[in-house]
Amino acid sequence: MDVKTFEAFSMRDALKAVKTQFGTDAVILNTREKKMEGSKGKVYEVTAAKNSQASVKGASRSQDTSHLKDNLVEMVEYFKTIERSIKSLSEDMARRQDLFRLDAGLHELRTIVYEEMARSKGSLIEGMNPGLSKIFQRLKMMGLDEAEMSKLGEFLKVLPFEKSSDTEQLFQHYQTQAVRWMMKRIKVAPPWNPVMGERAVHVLVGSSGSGKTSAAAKIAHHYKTDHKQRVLLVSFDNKRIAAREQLRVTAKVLGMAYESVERPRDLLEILNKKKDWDLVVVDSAAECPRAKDDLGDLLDFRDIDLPVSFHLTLAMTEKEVQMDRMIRGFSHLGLQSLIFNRLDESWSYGEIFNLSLRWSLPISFFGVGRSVPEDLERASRERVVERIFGL
Ligand SMILES: Nc1nc2c(ncn2[C@@H]2O[C@H](COP(=O)(O)OP(=O)(O)OP(=O)(O)O)[C@@H](O)[C@H]2O)c(=O)[nH]1
Ligand SMILES: [Mg+2]
Repeated sequence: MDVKTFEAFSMRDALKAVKTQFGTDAVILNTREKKMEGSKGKVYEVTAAKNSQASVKGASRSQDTSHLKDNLVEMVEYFKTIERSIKSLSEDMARRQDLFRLDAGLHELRTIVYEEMARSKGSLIEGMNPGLSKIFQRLKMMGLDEAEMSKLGEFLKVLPFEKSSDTEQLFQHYQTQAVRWMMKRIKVAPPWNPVMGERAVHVLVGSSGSGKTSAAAKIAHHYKTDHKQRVLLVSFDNKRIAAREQLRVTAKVLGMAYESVERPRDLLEILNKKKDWDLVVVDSAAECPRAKDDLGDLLDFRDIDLPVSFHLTLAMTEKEVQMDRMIRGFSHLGLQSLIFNRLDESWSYGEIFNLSLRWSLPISFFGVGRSVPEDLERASRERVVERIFGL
């Protein structure tokens, strides 16, 4: 094993020297700081060993990150030693200078470790041609699932090789293919219009503040004005104070017909009396179902003699895992589609693709702002892809 001690005026430079000479696979054996002879300054010493097991820079290296983990474990141990030193020094005012120095060293090391971690995360795309790696970096930033990215990688790998050294040209070439691949996989829900002479009831469900009421009003208005449907807007929110009032006033402002119901079967009575509705859009109370029983009255919609569909509203400002749990909880109802709200407040859109594919649920609408009824978009493959690729 090739072992060597590197010296520098900062720990960062010493580690850089190790990296330059022994590569990122080097194993750190020891670190210390010592006084410079004949001066007040200090030098930092790092003893490192070259990792002879490490493979040459390239494809196989990108698969094996165990060497990195070893280094990171050692770094973490080193942090602990420094933290212990800081603790013992903190009560001794006379040694404050030492404390500051140690603190700065610790900060520097943390930065290096985080940089290294970020680099190792990107190791999947290491060794790819620059055009392709640019695509994957973008998709990663957009929150696209790792599993989906490897499927895309498999697809792009079998394409005829594009001979070009121009990164931008390669990027454009692979982007076109990636967009095609994605477009084929995105599922968009059919329009909600009922078949001629029939009726359809669409119930919006979701967690607290996910945008059910806003989306219900926007969608009802969309079908009334753009599709000339006879739309009835219904409130089935008996939980939140003034929830019904909120929708009643919104309906009035939008010139929409409005009713409120206490139980799902009340809706059947209303529709039996008033025959002149084609499309009924129902706003419901917030739920956070962990099990089927938590869905309460919503399940009763399935027992009434009407063609009822359930659509789940999700706020894009939530974490993907949270949205995933919501889909799981509401899936006992038999969901027809997903409605993604707050796209205007989100920075990544890969979650739309991930969740729709994972649960095999089509997307019906996007909420793109607070304004009712304007800030609504009917979901389309093009819009999803445009957002993910920033086209
Ligand atoms: N920026 C933005 N805000 C939205 C969007 N959709 C809804 N909101 C806002 O989010 C908040 C909650 O929206 P609601 O429609 O009341 O949500 P809800 O799911 O009905 O809420 P609860 O009935 O209390 O569970 C309101 O302030 C809306 O204006 C959207 O697409 N973009
Ligand atoms: Mg509401």
